[in-house]
Amino acid sequence: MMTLVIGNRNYSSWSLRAWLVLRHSGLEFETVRLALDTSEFRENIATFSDAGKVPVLVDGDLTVWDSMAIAEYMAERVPGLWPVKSSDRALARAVSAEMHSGFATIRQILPMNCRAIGRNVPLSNELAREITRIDRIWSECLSRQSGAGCLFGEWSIADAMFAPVVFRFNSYNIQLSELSHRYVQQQMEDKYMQEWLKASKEEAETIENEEVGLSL
Ligand SMILES: N[C@@H](CCC(=O)N[C@@H](CS)C(=O)NCC(=O)O)C(=O)O
Repeated sequence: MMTLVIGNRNYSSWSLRAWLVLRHSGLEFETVRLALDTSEFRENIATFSDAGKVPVLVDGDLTVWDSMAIAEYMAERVPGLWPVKSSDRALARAVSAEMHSGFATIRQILPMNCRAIGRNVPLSNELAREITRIDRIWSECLSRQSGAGCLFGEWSIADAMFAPVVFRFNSYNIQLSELSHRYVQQQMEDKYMQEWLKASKEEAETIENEEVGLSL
């Protein structure tokens, strides 16, 4: 059976992305959770990956690290994780890559904290610019699908890449266009997003310091 090494469900946005892809793959896997920013993490992560970060996927003799590499590996194993139509697949990869390599201000100023609601932060110009860019990506993808609940009609890796942003926009009350707002609401109702959220709430008891100040 495959093993996915993840961080705290409440904070680890990269872990969430890989976990959603595995969950949507329908294949069985177990999770090993290492609490970020602890000696437990530092001592154990090296036994899985020299890169020193989560997520890490172990499949027999093979170790795959980095959320995008894990997503691509799973897409080769299980059909349907990327959109079926070639042009949709190209766009899904483009927006996923943009998310994977960008949006540093959102990461820093709006750290993922799934459990949190009703947070407010001042919008700097750069933060507003990044939010507007994501709103535009979502609206353009959704309007091509007649406003369906997923970016490319059926759920795809692109939805996994933006899932932590869905949690962030929900926590920080970010104002969005009608289409993007509906996307946040629909993704928040997704059964696997709810499963992750529930588990993140159950983890709360084991965390001494809720505000660990991680920019993930
Ligand atoms: N580019 C990596 C980023 C992974 C990453 O930054 N993971 C964070 C947790 S969300 C981590 O392991 N931080 C621990 C550390 O840097 O010590 C990916 O896509 O998986």
